[in-house]
Amino acid sequence: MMHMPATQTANALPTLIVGLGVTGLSCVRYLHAHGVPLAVCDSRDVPPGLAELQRDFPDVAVFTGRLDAQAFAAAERIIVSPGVALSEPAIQSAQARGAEIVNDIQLFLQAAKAPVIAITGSNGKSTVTTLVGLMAQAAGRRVAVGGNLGVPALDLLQDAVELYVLELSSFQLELLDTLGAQTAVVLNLSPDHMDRYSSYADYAAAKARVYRQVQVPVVNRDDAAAMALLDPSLAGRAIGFTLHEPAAEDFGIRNIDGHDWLCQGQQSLLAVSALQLVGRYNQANVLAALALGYAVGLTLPEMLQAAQRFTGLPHRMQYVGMHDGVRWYNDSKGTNVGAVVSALRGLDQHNASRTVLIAGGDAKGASFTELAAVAPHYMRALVLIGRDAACIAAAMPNSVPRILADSMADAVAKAAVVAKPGDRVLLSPACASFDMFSNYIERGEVFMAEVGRLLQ
Ligand code: UMA
Repeated sequence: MMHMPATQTANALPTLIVGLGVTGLSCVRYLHAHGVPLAVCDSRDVPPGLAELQRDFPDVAVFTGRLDAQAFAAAERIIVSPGVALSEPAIQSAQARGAEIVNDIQLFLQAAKAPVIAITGSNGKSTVTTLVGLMAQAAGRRVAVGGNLGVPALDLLQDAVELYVLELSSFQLELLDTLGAQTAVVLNLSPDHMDRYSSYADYAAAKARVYRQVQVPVVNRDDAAAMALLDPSLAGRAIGFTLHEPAAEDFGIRNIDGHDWLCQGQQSLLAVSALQLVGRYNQANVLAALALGYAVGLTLPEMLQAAQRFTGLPHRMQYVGMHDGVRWYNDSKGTNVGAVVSALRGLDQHNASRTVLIAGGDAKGASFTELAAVAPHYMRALVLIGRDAACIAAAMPNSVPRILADSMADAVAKAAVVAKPGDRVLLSPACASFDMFSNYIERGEVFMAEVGRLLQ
């Protein structure tokens, strides 16, 4: 459907914003303030930003319900939201006839006057981005934090900002030829979004762009696949992090008298037991944040204070409560297999085979082989929801009981029946939420409300 203000015609609109979610709206606000004539297009019938656009920008033309050929034909520059694949035929043909294809991160980088810390990886991005922001604040910097984390990059722009901390998804990176971050990291690499990429190599190549023109790269010395994304010519400048003994300026873990300590080179910094975050992968996240902060000159004592105070993000291994001796955890943000395997390992402190996992949703074309391989070791049972429940069940070994549930309420009820005292129940879906919920936040909130009823 076309919503065209009386004063405009489609052929007077050289900039077209594709997607009317939070990114599209941020692009409208930014370009409109700069007097750029524009139109917006979204394939959804009622995109989430439509009401706000029509209220605040009644002069902007909007095409909804499909990627409108007329709108694309008139565009000289197309600004693509991260949820829209560049392989869309409308985008491909616009590119073929010479239209410029860009995204909001490129507009942001052109305008930003302060250094940027760029964070990507398959898992832990949001945790590390948030923690680096808190460390920068503790160290007295005027910092703005956002990107894939939630606040679109363009909404962060302000003259007073001294440091930007951006979480960048592969979707946001795939158009960037230049970035020029002060420091950047690929935290780790495991398959995700295989419905958007023709191969794992394509996904990895998008992630590798975070290192383009970086001043000080940060690398995960324990993840060979992620490390391989750094051009060897930059390796000499890299600061590393590892869950083992660190070399020189690197950050790592040293065991002193039976206790693990975070350390940099030979210097011991903080006992791991002083952190409130749980799980080995969270120790890696803290080390990555320290390395990034160190790379931009943040002071270590203030960074360590921030690390100690940090209790983690909602929907990321969030402890919900205990019922009949069973602990319940919400990891709704665990949207790929790698995240779920890390979550299972992180919880497995005392006894194997004692997690009831609630998983399922939109599997995004993923392979579940890695989860199937570890399932017998960690799981009491697997409760499955959502569109791909049956296909995930089929990928699991017969030794793991699989239970299908038709709603979150049903999944929580069935998990409560099968869990034994001492067990934990973990929602960590390995899937996107969009088949049942508007996003992972809603999925986590519904889960917590259902668990809350049990706890009463
Ligand atoms: N969509 C359509 N038709 C369109 C445009 C979008 O069907 O014409 C669909 C997309 O396929 C997608 C959904 O709408 O499923 C949202 O797409 P969008 O580009 O409008 O998303 P935004 O609301 O702008 O939010 C985006 C990020 N979303 C995605 O990349 C899917 C948000 O990350 C991010 O916080 C926000 O920009 C600000 O930067 C969310 C996410 O799920 C948390 N990210 C993925 C992840 O972390 O795995 C990459």
